[in-house]
Amino acid sequence: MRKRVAWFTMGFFFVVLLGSGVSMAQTKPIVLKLAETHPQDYPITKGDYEFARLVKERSNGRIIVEVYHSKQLGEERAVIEQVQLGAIDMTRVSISAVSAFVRELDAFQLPYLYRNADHMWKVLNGPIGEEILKKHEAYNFVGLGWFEAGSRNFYTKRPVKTVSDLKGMKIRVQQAPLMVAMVQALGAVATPLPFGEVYSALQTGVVDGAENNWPSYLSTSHYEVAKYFIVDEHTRVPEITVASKKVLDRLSKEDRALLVQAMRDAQPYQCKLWVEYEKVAEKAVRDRGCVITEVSPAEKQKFMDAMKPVYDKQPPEIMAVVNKIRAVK
Ligand code: GTR
Repeated sequence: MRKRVAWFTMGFFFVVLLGSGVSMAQTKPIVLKLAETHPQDYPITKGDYEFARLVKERSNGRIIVEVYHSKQLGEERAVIEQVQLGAIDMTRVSISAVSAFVRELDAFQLPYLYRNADHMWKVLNGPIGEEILKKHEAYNFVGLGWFEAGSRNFYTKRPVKTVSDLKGMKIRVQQAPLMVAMVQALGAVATPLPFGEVYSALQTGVVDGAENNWPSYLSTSHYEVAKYFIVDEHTRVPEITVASKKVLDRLSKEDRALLVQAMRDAQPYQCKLWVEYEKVAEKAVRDRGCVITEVSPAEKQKFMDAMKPVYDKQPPEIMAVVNKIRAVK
């Protein structure tokens, strides 16, 4: 009799367990889709994979970040809208692209803002960077953290040696009001276009030039259709990974913290790959016959002076952050 009761009890619990689907083996992982514009082997995409690896490892496989590289989920602007709505879980993008939604980011991408990469990293990894990441929540995003993207430079179909050579040229910019204003300040015609359309726009003459860092100049093959590159280093625009607040609100506080920490811990790895690859990319485009113009300190000053109207147009809230950034030693 006793035996029968024991079997019955065990059987009962087994059925309850099956019915509730709580057996560990049966718990489905949380899958988060991350949209990435760059190809699979690009140093930024490798940073995404490192983030995904850390998330998987630290959650014991409970959370899986799937990286959709090479624009599989669309161009940056469209993807960001989807993230805001909760249709895509997260994306790694340039802060320029997000600045069309989170205008406070302008304070972090103004021309000639940072003295060098170290200065930028002190800002981003310090309280000022922390504060702007938090501000993303007001726009239905969660700012997870930053990646390195070096400095941006102009490249054109016709030779450009000085700032005045850019006058009247049609220059592709990212789809961000600040980038339009920056190129206009140089007397050029700003043409905002998605990243994936730039090659054909250069080829067909829709634009005369564009601007980006060494790795993107190489990976997109823009150098084939715009071989004059001027090292004016007008901006340092960091990359950001933003998640959908709607999606992350469904996770526990601990899991959200795990994502943020994994992103932070992927950063040094991505930065290291970036610094190495910048050199590789620069050499590759030089070897392929691009005409590279280095800028003298005096000419660089002219670029800086030309950008002054961009600063003059900034609202006081942005300038308050800019002044804080400048004060970081
Ligand atoms: C790259 C950046 C991309 C994209 C691109 C562009 O440097 O990594 O995310 O924003 O620039 O110019 O559109």
